[in-house]
Amino acid sequence: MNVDETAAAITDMTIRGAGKIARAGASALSDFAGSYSGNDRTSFLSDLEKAKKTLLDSRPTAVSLWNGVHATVRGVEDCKDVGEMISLIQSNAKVFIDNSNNAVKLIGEIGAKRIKDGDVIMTTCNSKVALSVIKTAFRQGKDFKVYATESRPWRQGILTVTELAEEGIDTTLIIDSAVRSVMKKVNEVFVGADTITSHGALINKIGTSQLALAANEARAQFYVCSETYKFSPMTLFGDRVTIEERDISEIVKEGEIPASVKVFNPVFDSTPAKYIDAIITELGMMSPGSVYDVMVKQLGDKIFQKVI
Ligand code: RI2
Repeated sequence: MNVDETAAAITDMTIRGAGKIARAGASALSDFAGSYSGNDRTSFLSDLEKAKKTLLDSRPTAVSLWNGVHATVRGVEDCKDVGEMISLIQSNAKVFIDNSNNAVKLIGEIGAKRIKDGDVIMTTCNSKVALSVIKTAFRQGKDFKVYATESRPWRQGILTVTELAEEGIDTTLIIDSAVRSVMKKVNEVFVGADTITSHGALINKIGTSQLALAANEARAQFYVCSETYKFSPMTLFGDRVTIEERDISEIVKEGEIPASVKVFNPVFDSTPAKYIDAIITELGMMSPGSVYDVMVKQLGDKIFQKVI
């Protein structure tokens, strides 16, 4: 798909999942570069900026798309001509996509060690990374059961229970309001991430913070399964994460409620670091308090040029 088609698919959630939208953004920029016919440096950079903006405007909240797009164009301004820019974008995109897919696999292997025979697991929404942990543990022959929340209003839980059932995993679908009641039976919770802030807070599907609160009360372990490219550099400088609000038609049908009634449809929420037992990343398991150090180490000292 070209940039406009990819952005439209991300906006209408045909392409969804923080990791998948990042990989789609990188791939769209690679296709943009590969199909570019001009050879004027200034025009190319101007058209590239437009392509970047179209992708970055497609969905707020998940920093993965921002990091994926910027990883794909990193170093372009130092290239001597358009041909070099095109090659760099295509190779950057391939590296980002390969590393992202490898990270999902590696996190699965690391996280699966936290699941033992007889465990009861809970997950929410449809996180490829959290499901990588659960599926890896099952493929290792471990015997456990999973409760998956419906995750209204998009009901991504239906995707999750379908994927888990196809693996042969003992799976139960629950409605979102059943979380605290069911949590009494749960040993570990595994969720994905859209964004992780520099102070270790998790921004994920709406309702995730309720799972964390209920897990804390029930003494269940609460694990976030996330690649480090979901760590948000902007929050290092105090920026807040934009919580996307989507159309009310996702919640109520036309004419179902009086016109005077407002509908609030935020699709993400924030879970404070204190409710997170560990973040499972491709660099290993870490505490939420380690995010700052990892982020600075990965981005290097130049990141502070922005505030000095
Ligand atoms: P993976 C999803 O958002 C969910 O919030 C999920 O936990 C997160 O992205 C990460 O997904 P949406 O796209 O990268 O369903 O783990 O709104 O697949």
